[in-house]
Amino acid sequence: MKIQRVTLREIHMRLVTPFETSFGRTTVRRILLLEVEADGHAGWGECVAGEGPFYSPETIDTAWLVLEKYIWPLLRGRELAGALEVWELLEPIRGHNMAKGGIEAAIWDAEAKLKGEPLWRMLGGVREEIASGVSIGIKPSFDELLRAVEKELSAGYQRIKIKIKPGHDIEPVERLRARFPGIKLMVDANSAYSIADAPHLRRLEAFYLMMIEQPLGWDDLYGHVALQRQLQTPICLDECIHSVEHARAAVELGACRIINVKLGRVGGYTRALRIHDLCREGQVPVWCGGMLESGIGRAHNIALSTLPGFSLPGDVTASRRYWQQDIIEPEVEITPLGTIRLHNHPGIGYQPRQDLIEELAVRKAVLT
Ligand code: OSB
Ligand code: MG
Repeated sequence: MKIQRVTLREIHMRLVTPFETSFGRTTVRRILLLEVEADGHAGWGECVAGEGPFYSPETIDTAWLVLEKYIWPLLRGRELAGALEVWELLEPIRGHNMAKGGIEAAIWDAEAKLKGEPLWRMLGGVREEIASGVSIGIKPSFDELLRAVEKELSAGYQRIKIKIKPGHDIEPVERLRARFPGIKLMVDANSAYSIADAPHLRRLEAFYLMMIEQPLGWDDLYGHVALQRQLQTPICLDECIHSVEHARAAVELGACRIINVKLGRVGGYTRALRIHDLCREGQVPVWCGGMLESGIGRAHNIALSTLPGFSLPGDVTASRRYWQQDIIEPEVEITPLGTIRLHNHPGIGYQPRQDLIEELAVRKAVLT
């Protein structure tokens, strides 16, 4: 297959509810969409980089620049046997995983469409329904948090993750646990603590959490090794895992017992598949994280979540939790049992709403 053209679009989408983490608050998402044209078929991807460099070093603006100036020149005019070759072609560029992952995902979608096959089957997916959990941002009061949790549980979601930071941690967890003794509950700190907080974090052990996600520095494997030694509760790494090598180091050193896989953070499907395989061999469960994606990125997360090692509910949820109006058709929906059913259409299985996308676009570049 040959990529004839790539279209970059920046669209702005207002979240139904602002989302707050330990690193900041998001109200409007600036989303970079990628549309590739390969042998007459359109493939769609989403670059999940944030508005600022606060979750990871990349931003939508660095991704746009790197895509135009460095990534596209490596792919332009290439005859590809398939999307599996993209990662190696992009190897000379260090980092910029979200920029790479966005275009790589679009090429996977295009390849699946060329073959007339659902992407999730092409990847080796094994389930027609994935388990869904929610990530709930930091709320101004416990009452608001409680209302959010009640709403998600009644919608059917299978596990609740709440964001924590110093000053917003032990108390909300303790009160939620008292109110819901039986739910699958976990926390995500987005790197808000240091190893000196180990005694404080140990207080969370009383609430039998499924896991504590990314408590320490975004690139601090060593700190997590030290912390995991002091905790019974599994640590799950998110920010720290941006390559197969980091995943291997984390597992072998004991920095975590669970890994959150995000397509963007690891640079696309080829890397995500390798991390998945490595974790499976090491019997480390993985689950699919989210980055407040539009329907395009969401559809890719759903496809990834069908792989056999994705044995825990992911942060992949219904469109309406984030958007008044999503940019795909149909929108992503949740079943009363807290699952998302896969479609059997070719590619990502959801149709981008071209008119709406053009309407939301504030910047566009066509690369040929
Ligand atoms: O740490 O998983 C995270 C959102 C933006 C950046 C980082 C994270 C998140 C989420 C939300 O937790 C997941 C989602 O619902 O998309
Ligand atoms: Mg996280």
